Amino acid sequence: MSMQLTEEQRDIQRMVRNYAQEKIAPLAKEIDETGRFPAEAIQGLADMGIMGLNIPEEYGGAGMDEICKVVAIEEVAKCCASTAEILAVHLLVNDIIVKRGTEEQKREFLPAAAEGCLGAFALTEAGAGTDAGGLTTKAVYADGHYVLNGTKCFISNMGPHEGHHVVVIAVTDKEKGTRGGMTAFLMKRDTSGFSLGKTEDKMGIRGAAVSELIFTDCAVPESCVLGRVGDGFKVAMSGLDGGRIGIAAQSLGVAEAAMAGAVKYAKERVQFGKPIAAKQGLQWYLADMATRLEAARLLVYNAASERMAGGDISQAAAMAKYYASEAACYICDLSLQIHGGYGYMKDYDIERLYRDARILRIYEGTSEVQKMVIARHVLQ
Ligand code: COS
Repeated sequence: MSMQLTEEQRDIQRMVRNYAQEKIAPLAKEIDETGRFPAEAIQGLADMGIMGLNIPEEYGGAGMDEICKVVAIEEVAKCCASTAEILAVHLLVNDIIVKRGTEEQKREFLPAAAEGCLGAFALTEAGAGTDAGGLTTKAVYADGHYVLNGTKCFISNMGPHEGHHVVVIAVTDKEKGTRGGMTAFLMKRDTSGFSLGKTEDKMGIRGAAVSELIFTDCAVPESCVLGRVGDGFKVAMSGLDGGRIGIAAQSLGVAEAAMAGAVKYAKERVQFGKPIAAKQGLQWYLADMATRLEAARLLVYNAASERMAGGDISQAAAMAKYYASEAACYICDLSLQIHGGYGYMKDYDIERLYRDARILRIYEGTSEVQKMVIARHVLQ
């Protein structure tokens, strides 16, 4: 099915698809094997305006809409889920700065972000994953500065060679908790007192670095506060609403690649004297995969349209992220099954896609968190 895209959205789709197929797809296998940062792919996307697609033109961006964001992430994910993850997190951070930043912060960070200087978002801690309100990284105010102490873990877009700035959520008033007790800070990577801990060795999306961030008496001026003091949990949650649409788009791209691989293989692979696509058992697999892919696509584009219309999009984003990530894993699993023993070998893309897909149901809120969000809306 083709979504009803505007001419501009179709142009972006064509441009990113061509670039991703020509330049990113050939790198995907090597990026997965080495776990290296795909610097040339990020630079290429920046050159096309994609790293700043959700940044207004006055700050050096391309000023595109939410559907363009979905289209771009989806097209990149079809070729390399790692590169799509880096892009999705970066766009989430751009979005938070655009919506919450002061004029000074926008002028300082957005033009660099549009050029590909990566942004990271630091919420998660060892003891605060699903229970995001349970974080313990502290920011204490004294003499015009906040002093941060604590450790964040699993933070995307911060690695040995990548990561330029970071949005950090910290506790500023323990008593108030999620309602007024947390504050967001925006700082550069080279801030004194901030350092990188362990960079994780992962099962999938291996080119997208995930690291521990350590804050040791890290003093930042008051001007680093992003949004209002006490609004940190809301900054994080509303940022994640948009971020979840990004991950849903990444899921869609991974699912499309797995689907295409399954169709191609089923037509080519001959057993019992015929292509295996002639077998009804496999046709039923393909029909289920195609139906879930279509349903996922509708939810993802619907969530993006709702975000453009304004209002509360928590439920639409949670539904899109939940359904599309589950569909991606289901489609990758059946695609691998259709590939049989060959699918388990590294010669076929499905082996990588299967590993890449597994995180989609976990990060930016597990499927269980999405169901909590959806159920709360249903019961409201
Ligand atoms: N947008 C704006 N504000 C939001 C919000 C959203 N999407 N979701 C919650 N809030 C606000 C609430 O409105 C509430 O403030 P008020 O009482 O003033 O209205 C406050 O935040 C606390 O909300 P709530 O009571 O719902 O918080 P909980 O501690 O129950 O947390 C969940 C809710 C579980 C949904 C949240 O912790 C969550 O999303 N966890 C997963 C985090 C995640 O995705 N981690 C991955 C990190 S990035 S890889």
